[in-house]
Amino acid sequence: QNEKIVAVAPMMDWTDRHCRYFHRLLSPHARLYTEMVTSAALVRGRQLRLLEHSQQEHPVALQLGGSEPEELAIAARHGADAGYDEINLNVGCPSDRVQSGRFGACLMREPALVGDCVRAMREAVDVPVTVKCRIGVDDQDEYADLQHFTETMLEAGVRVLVVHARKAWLKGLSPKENREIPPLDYGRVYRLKREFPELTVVINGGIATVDEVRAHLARVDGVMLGRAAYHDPYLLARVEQALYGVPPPSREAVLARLRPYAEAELARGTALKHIARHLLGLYQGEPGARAFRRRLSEGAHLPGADWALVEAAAAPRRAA
Ligand code: FMN
Repeated sequence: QNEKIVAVAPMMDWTDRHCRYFHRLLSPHARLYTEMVTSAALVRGRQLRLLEHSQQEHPVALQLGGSEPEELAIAARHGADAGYDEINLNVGCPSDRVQSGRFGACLMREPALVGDCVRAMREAVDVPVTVKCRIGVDDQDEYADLQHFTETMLEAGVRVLVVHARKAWLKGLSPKENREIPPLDYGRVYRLKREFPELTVVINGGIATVDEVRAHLARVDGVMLGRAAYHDPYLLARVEQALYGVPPPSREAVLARLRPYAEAELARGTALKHIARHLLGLYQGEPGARAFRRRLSEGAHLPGADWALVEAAAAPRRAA
């Protein structure tokens, strides 16, 4: 099972570099994804600091949003130059802001344009260019739409497709509702793998347990975990153990390994709250999980909060 892929999903405002560093400590093998970065921010805005990451994060993929092939090619090049192991194009995000710029899920209606984007990006970089999409948008109810999209991606040279197994309804639903209301249809993703065996298919959406991970991996090549990994990060250690036999570190050991990173960040002027907020779910399901969460979230906002707070929140947890 070792060639199977486990990934942590790109999540805006969540999977920043602090979060990815923390997830890496829990999961040596998982492929980590950045938050979406728009090609316009990198190319027109020249905000190259958005590409900052730590060497510990590898393998790590940069997710780009955009729909202009030349701009995406330059952005992809920036990403590859910065050291990212993969460049992923977002064709699945339904937010309004994203639609107005004509990127994200609405591009599922324009496979030819997405193909042009991917081709331009592939010409610009040596690392793999992958695509993350939905099973459809709005009235695309036929498997044939997804099939046509996939054929177009294969022709453009895509070898890895991440599929969020629900449609995006672009009218009337908020982005959050679009991650909850359109029903999951794993069958469509399995079918895609059966009909395109040469394509590496990574399934995403609603996967929350080790057993579910195993069940999906019996039918597709990889799983991508989003909210479950964020809210219950220790799930990543359990998955790591189940798939790769890596003994899970204790939660305290994970915090001890995070400490030097956090202290170096604090010394650079990063506020503790920016790191601590990703740790709140570490004790999910354990005694004292709520006390840990509360102590950490309240204390991290106080001026001068340092790493001692995290250790104090973890230590008396059982007594709480
Ligand atoms: N998907 C993207 O492709 N790019 C994003 O930037 C992105 N931001 C997200 C932000 C948040 C807070 C959440 C919850 C999801 C986001 N997503 C984004 C969608 C996730 O990558 C994933 O497809 C979705 O949450 C379904 O997986 P899950 O059920 O395991 O969470």
